[in-house]
Amino acid sequence: MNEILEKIEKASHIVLISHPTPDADSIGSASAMYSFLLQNHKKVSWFCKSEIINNKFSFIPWFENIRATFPTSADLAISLDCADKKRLGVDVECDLINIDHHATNSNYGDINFVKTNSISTTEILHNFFKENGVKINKKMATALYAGLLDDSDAFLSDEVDGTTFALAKELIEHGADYKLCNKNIIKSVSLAALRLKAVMFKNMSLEFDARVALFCVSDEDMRGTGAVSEDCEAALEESLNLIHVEVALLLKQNSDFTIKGSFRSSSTLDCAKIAANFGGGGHIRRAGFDIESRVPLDEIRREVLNLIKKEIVV
Ligand SMILES: [Mn+2]
Repeated sequence: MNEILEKIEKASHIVLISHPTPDADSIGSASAMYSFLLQNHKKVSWFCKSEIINNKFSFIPWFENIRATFPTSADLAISLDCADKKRLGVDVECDLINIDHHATNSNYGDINFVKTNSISTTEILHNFFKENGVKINKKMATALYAGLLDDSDAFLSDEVDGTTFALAKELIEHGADYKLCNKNIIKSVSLAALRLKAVMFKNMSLEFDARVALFCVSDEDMRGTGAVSEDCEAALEESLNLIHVEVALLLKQNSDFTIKGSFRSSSTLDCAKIAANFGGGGHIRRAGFDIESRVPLDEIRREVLNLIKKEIVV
């Protein structure tokens, strides 16, 4: 018998762990495991250190059972999508099974079921269920699909291949509600985010023959709309859909008047190289930096545009 199934079999109270500020993968994989454990008549708890969890995931089965207090009576813990011990948000004293797909996973569990070539933790779990003859019901399929959809960037990330679509096909055949997942994870947006988007696009400037979209967001814009930082990034990414725009740049003033810079690029312009000039970093297509002193936005704006001017291929 599989050693994970053996551990589960012997345990009487199992606690599932999703990482703080969980995404659809951490929640979806824990949810599918939750269903499986219930089928096996286990007492199940679900722990996540975050007091507030994004409500857009509330359609995922058993979401309402997530708790921010760790049950002391649990004799087995299973962490899902947590790359290291810190991501658990708790010191686990009982046996721990670590199920994850992050390349940086530190194998902190008593059993480590880590598959770094999987696109999502829900993919690992799906294969685990399949190999062990576990029937995947509709609830499980929807939860697993949610993780797949989110971690694959709606099937658009570089890691997506035929296997990803084959998995989606299987999950849909098992009854995954792909429309519900898409509506809640991809499409849903808060009113605050929409209002911020309106402000951002109204104030956007286009530079260098409209190849660069530049956004400056003040603290007042943030407070006026009630939006959060994450909402700025969504608008920033959307600007790359504009015809001619290759590079998108956001300069956001924080409430303490420090500045956060974010870059996105769909061309060969190296975002990380420009961010490095301000002590930041990242990847070619996605990078950022933080300016800790109270510098006027305009000053940084001028500096960044000068750097881009030198880098942009004419
Ligand atoms: Mn994941």
